[in-house]
Amino acid sequence: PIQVCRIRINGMTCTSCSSTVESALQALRGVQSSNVALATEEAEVYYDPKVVSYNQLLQTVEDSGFEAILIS
Ligand code: 9UX
Repeated sequence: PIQVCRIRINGMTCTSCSSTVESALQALRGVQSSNVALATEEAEVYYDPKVVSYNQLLQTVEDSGFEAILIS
């Protein structure tokens, strides 16, 4: 089943920043969709935990150049 999680992202200052993170998350196998909001500094990710882990989602955000913090 698809699961949803939220990630707090520090360091995004423009919509290009948030688009970069969103694209990186969506490029992952196992991610169905993601929405990264600049205003709230949060990502909402729908993913299949059998294919991609929560830690991989956090790592992808970090690899995009931002700080990722677990919310839920
Ligand atoms: Mo625009 Mo966001 O240069 O880092 S992409 S501020």
